[in-house]
Amino acid sequence: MKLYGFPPSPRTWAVRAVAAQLGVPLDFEFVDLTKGQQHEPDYRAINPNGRAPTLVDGDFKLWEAMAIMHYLAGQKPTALWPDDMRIRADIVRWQSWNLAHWEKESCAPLLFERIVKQLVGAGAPDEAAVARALDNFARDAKVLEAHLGKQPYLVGSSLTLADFSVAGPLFYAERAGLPLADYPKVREWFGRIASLPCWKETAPQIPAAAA
Ligand SMILES: N[C@@H](CCC(=O)N[C@@H](CS)C(=O)NCC(=O)O)C(=O)O
Repeated sequence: MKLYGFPPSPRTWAVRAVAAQLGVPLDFEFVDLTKGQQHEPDYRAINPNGRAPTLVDGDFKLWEAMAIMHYLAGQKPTALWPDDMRIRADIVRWQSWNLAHWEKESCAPLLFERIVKQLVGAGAPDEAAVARALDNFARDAKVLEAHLGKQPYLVGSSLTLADFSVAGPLFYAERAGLPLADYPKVREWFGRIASLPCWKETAPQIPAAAA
């Protein structure tokens, strides 16, 4: 299987970390988003959205990080994606929350305004967008904090794909100024997730301009 992606992107990183945790080998193909390679015709042929990551397994082409994680986890029995409808629904619940709210409305705008813009030379952060994202962050982090006050992982009592998805953007918490100070349970949980060797094994080399 081949994964096309941009290593510093939280979605590419989380997918690669899942594969490493599962022990599923992936050939990796670098798509340089800073050079617009996602818009080249060859790449658009496997992902018409011009976004990363994309998985290719023979004649099967799959885009969307969450779907890719499910496909990888389906390669062998794993507690990350147990064969139980309620647990799977709960995992998808958190991954959907991540896609619609946590990553999209809270974390990604802060990563974009404070890291990506600098990396691609797109000017200063838009402070109105930053303020909106900070409001969203407070809204969503409260939900996460309350939930993680009751259990050690997002779903049940062990690590699942939900933790990989929701933790992804937090690897940039310091650089993007994600305000985690008031959320000790979130920090504790993230520390547990981040200490898994699979993240280190798949960690990107951050371009100096983004540091
Ligand atoms: N919903 C998609 C989002 C993919 C996405 O937006 N990827 C970003 C990198 S994190 C990208 O490729 N951006 C390049 C662009 O929009 O031109 C997923 O979860 O895979």
